[in-house]
Amino acid sequence: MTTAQRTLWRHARLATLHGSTPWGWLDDGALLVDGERLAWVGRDDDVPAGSAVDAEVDLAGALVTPGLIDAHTHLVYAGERAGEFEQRLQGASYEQIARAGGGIQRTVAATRAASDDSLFALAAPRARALMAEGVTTIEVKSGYGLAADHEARCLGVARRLGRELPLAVRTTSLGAHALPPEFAGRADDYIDAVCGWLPAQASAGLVDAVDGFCDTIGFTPAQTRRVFDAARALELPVKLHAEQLSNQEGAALAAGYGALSCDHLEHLSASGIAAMRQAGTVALLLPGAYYFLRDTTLPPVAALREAGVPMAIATDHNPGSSPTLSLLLMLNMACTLFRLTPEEAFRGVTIQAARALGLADRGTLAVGQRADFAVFDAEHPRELAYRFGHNPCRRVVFAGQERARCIAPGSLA
Ligand code: DI6
Ligand code: FE
Repeated sequence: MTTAQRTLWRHARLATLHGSTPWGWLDDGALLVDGERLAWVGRDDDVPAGSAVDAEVDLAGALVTPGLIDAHTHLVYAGERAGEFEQRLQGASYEQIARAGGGIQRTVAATRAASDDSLFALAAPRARALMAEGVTTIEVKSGYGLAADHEARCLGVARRLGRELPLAVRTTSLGAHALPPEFAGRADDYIDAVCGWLPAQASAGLVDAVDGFCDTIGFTPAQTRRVFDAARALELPVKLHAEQLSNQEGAALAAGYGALSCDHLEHLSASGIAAMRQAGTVALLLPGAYYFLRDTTLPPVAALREAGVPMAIATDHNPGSSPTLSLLLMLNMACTLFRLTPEEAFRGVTIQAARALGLADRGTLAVGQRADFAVFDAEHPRELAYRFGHNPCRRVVFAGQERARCIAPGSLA
């Protein structure tokens, strides 16, 4: 562990993602960390002479990138749904399983039955698996409690991950994820309840943003609007699971509320793209869910690119539609399935992911940014999108401190 206050990291192949050059690339770069921040970034030859440092590390040409950011996860839940995977392989659809009382409801039942400690014990290794690939910030949604106390418990477990692991955690309240059984046939009453929980969640410091699932098996645009009005009254930013299974014009609705991101977007319309562009909303694409649900409708990547809508990439880790814990694999899938360039995909898990969380202090390597970075056994960051099922992350610095090397199996230097 490097514990020095001022550390100079030298001789890195540096993908800063800062400035206007491809990858913000520096062939032989250096980073000066002062406390939790980057005090200097540049060519190794230009390291200011006489910089007082407490320690110096020679990276011998290893690749250094900003710490990765997984901006969309449902990490806190109990139980798994491998049986539904088998059912889907035999022809049942995700919607059919959900309508028959499986799907999200199955996970809600298991989550409600689990104690806070067991939810934490289940979520922490998932977070560690992400961390082992160089992830330094994650977003965690509620949405498997679907009752005031259970939603608050899940958000509390997410906060605890951020306290007990060397990882930054942003929480999102997703009460409007699915209709719980006790509200069957009373979706509007349930939305009233969800809106009613938000002030207490906010005043307990449990929530950084508010999300919903606007779809035929989720909630209507009118119901989504009510959740967003409640969020707005609390000055909480919003985001939305939009146009995943059908086009509800949810993206345009969310953009009208200045949404940080609209997520999934396989069925996004031209008017949705225009509204997102105008609002500066990030398109958060989730290739793991597309792949695992064997979807055939691609998100309109070329049109998003053309419109200049920023694109982010995340795991969407959840037990039903995307049980992956590899953000690096998502880079590969974003390229092979969605046709992003490796650089677009990589910006999608760094600078654009930060933007999707409303964070401006991370996602690039530049003076004043948080000293969150990852060291990879690779020559160029395009290799991170090229290989799959392989973890070349060797070291991670979080808030200026190097994490213990063997934080998870597979992350040994
Ligand atoms: N869309 C998704 O892909 C996840 N939630 C959502 O609204 C799936 C959640 C699950 O199946 O448990
Ligand atoms: Fe999701």
